[in-house]
Amino acid sequence: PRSLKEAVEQAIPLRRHELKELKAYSNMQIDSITVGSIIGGMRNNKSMLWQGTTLDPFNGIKFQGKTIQECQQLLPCSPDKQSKKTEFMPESMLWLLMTGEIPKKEEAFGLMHELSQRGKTLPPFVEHIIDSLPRTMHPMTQLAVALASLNSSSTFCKNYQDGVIGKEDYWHYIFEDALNLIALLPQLVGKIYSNVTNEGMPLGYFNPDRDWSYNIASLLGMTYRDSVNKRNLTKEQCDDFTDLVRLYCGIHVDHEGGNVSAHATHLVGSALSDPYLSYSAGVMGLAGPLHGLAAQEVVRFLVDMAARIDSPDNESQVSEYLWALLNSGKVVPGYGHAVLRKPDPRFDAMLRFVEARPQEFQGDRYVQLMRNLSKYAPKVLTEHGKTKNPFPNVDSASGVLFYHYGIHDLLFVTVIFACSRAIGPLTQLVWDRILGLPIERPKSVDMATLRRLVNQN
Ligand code: CMX
Repeated sequence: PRSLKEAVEQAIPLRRHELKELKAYSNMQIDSITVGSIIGGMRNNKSMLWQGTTLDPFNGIKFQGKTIQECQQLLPCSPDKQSKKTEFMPESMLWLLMTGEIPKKEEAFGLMHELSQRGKTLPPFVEHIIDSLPRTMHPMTQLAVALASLNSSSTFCKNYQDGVIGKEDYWHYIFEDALNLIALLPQLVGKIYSNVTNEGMPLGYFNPDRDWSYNIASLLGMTYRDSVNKRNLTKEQCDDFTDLVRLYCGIHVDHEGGNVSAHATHLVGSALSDPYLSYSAGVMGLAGPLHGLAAQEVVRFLVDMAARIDSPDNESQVSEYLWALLNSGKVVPGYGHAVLRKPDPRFDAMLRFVEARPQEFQGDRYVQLMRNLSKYAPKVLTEHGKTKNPFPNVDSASGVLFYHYGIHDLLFVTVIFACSRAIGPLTQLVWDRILGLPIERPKSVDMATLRRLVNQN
């Protein structure tokens, strides 16, 4: 079977040709910029090239033109899931985003083995750096520090400094770094988690014969065979947790290019900072409460609300809680979106995971509350009248499902998000260099200029 790199190489001539054709239209206007966009977070500006995913306000995310459900039907699952086809492997999604093609089963398995070989051991200096950080430091900060420190092992950085590579070939080294970074995430996350929650004692083992998500689950201590399994989960629960990681990491990879983590990675990478530095910047952006940290905030908010209401079915108490939150000037975490105007299809995918396991989740009042909230909160937010989208976003469901299986360190949910989000922006970074995209440098204007432009019109 082809390796991922061989498949990317096959895809390059067509894409480079398409870009060359587009360059002929460089002066054609396709969009206009409003004052509202300049002072309003650049909403709707079409100003970035992004290949892997597109986002429609009403239909949500598509991965190389495929919906979540199509991906669930088409993308290969891990080798241990062949009899019971469930969640696809994020490795298969990585292949789809990088090449635009659905991988053959053997190609996806090949990539799985390649990643586990690349990610078997964490460089000792990185372990050392993580060990030297205060255990109370937010795990997202620890992850960003660890990723940035890996810059000293960047093959791109080394070869660029040695001056031995031409622009056309940058991508080979960016590809190497990107794959190594993605491959090391299970070990990085496991190390940080065991430091934060288990006094540095490993909670599980890295199994080079298993897939990337299995190893994330394992190093979080949640697999039946390779982990400490402190929570005494049954084998079925452990397998379900691994499937949850596969599903979660498979669908959080990317959300077109304008979101903070993707855009930050792309922007920093445009200065030819290597993938470790670039994605470290992406992780810093993901750590903001209006972006990925909302996943953590949702769990805190559900746990707090559940303690103050009689039952998850009590709509009037839930609404009262929401109004108190809104009246104190806070946002309802897990609701609203800068682009989407319908419930997030990724939220629906997480709900389908719950619905396929009724016995497992029926007694969990936080999960019940999460489901009920998706009916109650849109009414309150609509009446409140501010948000353009009163529906649940992806962060609404994810954290509480991890919480269900025993990830009770709430600060950690966003770190699992960061594992997944590496895949989309790093894929784009490889393509940025294949296509030779330049350093990003939009023009800023001051108020006086803006006022002058307004008066001229
Ligand atoms: N609760 C309360 N108010 C909200 C709201 C919510 N969930 N969502 C939006 N609003 C408010 C905004 O704060 C804004 O108020 P001001 O005019 O006072 O500034 C107003 O409604 C209009 O905002 P909008 O155009 O609908 O939304 P934005 O594009 O500005 O912001 C987002 C989008 C996601 C930051 C916002 O909806 C939000 O803060 N949601 C809660 C946090 C969250 O769940 N973030 C995760 C998003 C998904 C992800 O990136 O991971």
